[in-house]
Amino acid sequence: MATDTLTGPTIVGSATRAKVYKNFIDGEWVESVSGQTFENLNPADTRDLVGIFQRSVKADVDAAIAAAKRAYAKWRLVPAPRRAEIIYRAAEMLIERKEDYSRDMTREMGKVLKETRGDVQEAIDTAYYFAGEGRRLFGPTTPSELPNKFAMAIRQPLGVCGMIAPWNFPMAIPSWKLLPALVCGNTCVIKPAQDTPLSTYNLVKVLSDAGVPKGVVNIVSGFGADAGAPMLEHPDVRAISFTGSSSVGRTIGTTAAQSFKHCSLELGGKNPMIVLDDANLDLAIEGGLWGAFGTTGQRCTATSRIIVQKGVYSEFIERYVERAKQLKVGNGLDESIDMGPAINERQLISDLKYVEIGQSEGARLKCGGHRLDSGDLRHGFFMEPTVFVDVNPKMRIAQEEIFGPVVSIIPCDDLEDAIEIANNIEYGLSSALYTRDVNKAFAAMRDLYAGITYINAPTIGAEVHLPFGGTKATGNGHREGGLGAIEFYSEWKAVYVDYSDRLQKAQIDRVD
Ligand code: UN1
Repeated sequence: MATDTLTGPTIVGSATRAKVYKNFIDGEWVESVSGQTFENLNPADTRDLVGIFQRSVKADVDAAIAAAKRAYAKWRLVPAPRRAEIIYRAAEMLIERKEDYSRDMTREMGKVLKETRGDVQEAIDTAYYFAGEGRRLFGPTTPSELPNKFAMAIRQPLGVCGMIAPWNFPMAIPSWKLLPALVCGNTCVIKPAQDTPLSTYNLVKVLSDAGVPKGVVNIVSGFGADAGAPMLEHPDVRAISFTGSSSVGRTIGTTAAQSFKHCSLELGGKNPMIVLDDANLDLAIEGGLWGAFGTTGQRCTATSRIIVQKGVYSEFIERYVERAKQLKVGNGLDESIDMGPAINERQLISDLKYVEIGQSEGARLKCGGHRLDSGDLRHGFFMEPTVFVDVNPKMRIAQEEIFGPVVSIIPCDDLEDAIEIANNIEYGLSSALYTRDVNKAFAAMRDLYAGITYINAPTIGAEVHLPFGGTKATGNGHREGGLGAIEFYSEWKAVYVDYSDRLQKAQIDRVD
């Protein structure tokens, strides 16, 4: 592990030695004033205690916000290209530490190593992208309507930004939030997910090692009500960025609105993948497996509905289920494993509950549906890849976000019918279409009402320089990634310079 300097004393448990990780406030690693901690357990094997983290309370969050506010006075004046150089250095350090951080992440989050390497890589890509933005942050200059007058719009930072991160991409998603915020000149307080604080710590450690000045980035671990909620009401926090469920997002959005904070919400999904009769079926089957069971289905972008045209429906199901049964479930540190555990017991219970719901609704359980608890698996939260077929699009399993390895296969008549089913849902994050017909592909790109559409690829796999986010209950209109992030973490100021040496009244002193 490459995290020694951020730890406190080693404590000795009954079976495991675990490190104690502290909050990072004003450039110092400090304990919570609560004096309380919580355990970060490996969901693949709960005998493995990954670390002990601070159970922070409002006073810790307030201290972090105060530090961020003090640091903002100087950080906003550091030239953006200089701020960006620090982020560039962070990218290079992440490359050096990639393997250690990927292993840390698999231990705390459960997803397989090749995916956690991808998660760290996504933070690296994000760092390079926003490091480049340091020399752009473009704003328009435009002619004034009056003579001898100059007009332009410049981007200003917002101030202190509060961030609440999810557990499924515990380094990539914090990087989407922290790095554009920093390059724009903001200072940050981030609360990592309580299930996966270590990976977010590792990212903050890298930023500190790369030269981010004290107080500019602060991390406060803990639970939402104690360590997240205080940011929402604090008058010195100007922006809130949250990734998580739509129900929590609704509360966050309405609370943040009271003090007119900017608020970016990335919420749930129930992402459809359409397979038409003319699709390359081999490709669609591989894509559907990766989309549904990658990250154990724990992505907002997971493929959770596969809508298959009648001509290939039976063949698709037969071959898809055959392959799903072969997926190897286990501890993600073993390179031969395809799918890791659910993040925690509550999530596993919820996933299994949806299996019952699907059966009681009359969907046909074609494979999976059970907890896996033989041998060492009994120490983790494993379940079989689960496929329901002949699902009616109105059923709860086809409407509600499950966030587990449970996929619903739904028959459809044609593209029009498929799009109707795809769109008839509360969410609108990702979507996919498998076809060889370019006309149908373009119609779907236009008509699928979602923030992301893939053609001949599954619903997961977004790249960091494109807008990420969705429609309807998936969010509130903002986008992460690419320029959308710069839009969110800066605010426009219009600047007029009148060099006529006389009073010129806009809209009034015009020459007709
Ligand atoms: C998420 O789905 O929660 O597009 C984030 C992807 C990843 C990010 C996913 N790059 O699948």
